Amino acid sequence: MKPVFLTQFLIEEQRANGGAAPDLRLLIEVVTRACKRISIAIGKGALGGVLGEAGTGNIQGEAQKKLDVLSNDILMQANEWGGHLAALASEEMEHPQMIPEQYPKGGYLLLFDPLDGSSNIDVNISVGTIFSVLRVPEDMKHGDPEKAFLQPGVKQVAAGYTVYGPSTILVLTIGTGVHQFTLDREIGSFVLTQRNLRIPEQTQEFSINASNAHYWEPPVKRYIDDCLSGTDGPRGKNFNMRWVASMVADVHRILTRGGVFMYPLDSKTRAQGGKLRLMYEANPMAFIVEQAGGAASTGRERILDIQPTKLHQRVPVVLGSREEVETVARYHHAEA
Ligand code: P6P
Repeated sequence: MKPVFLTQFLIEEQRANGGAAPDLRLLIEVVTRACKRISIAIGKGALGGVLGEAGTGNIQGEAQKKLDVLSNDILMQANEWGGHLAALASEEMEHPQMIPEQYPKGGYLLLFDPLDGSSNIDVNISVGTIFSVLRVPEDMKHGDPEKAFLQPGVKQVAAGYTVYGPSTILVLTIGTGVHQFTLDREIGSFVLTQRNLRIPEQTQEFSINASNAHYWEPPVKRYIDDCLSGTDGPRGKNFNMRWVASMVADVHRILTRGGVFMYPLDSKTRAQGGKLRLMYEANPMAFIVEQAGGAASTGRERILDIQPTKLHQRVPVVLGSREEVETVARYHHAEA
């Protein structure tokens, strides 16, 4: 069968249901081309001289890996000249960056986590890039770009991730379902390998960092204990557990075979509002998961409805198989 490359897919989506407008198509092509470069850099491993610490820290107070900085630079440089963006925001940068004066500005805002899970890089475990696209709001004051980014997740026009694993896979939504593309390294193009991914409604697999059990809130403790009680317990079925500590890898597994991913509020992260970042981790993943028939909540409210107050704000995350996410929410409401 003739391969369908990303560009052809986007053009056909545009024809079929008013999908990607030309500038959005250009944005997605530029971002995914940057992800190909990141994939090549990661694939070189120790041979590329890009492993280990950069010797710098980011706004999150985290030590940066060399590949964190390289991935961020690749995405910044790729997106500055095209005329499709007004500004960019990154997990690695404290403030949004306006497109440089010498380039035309476009109608979109791009947010990204350039290399999520980078603590796994040096032990050769899958990592990924997560991105989210918003429209420039009418009242964008060029003097204060940060406010322009503070839009709820329901305003996203596109979201995606690239997981750098045994194969490099791009998962993308422009609001018309979730589609998967696999990087053909011989020709250097993303090829459509699955249309309309759907997350199974039910699951027997949860994904959580169980070493935090001591810090969990009561509803989470009860939910996990009930899963671990298996067929003898209130759930009446046995559960399996997976935790990669790369959100992109865990979410990709859930998109592929179902499951529930949890990074709940706990006593360690309560002061910051949670562990994961809303604007460039939780929101894009929530958009993708809902487009694939799943659900994404904080345990108490729908993630996509949250009105952001800060660019780097953090939220609790429970996402994946719809019925399981709803079950976790019931445990929270029972102890509201
Ligand atoms: P922990 C990676 O740093 C990340 O932001 C997500 O990709 C991942 O799900 C989570 O943090 C892992 O956190 O506490 O298990 O190391």
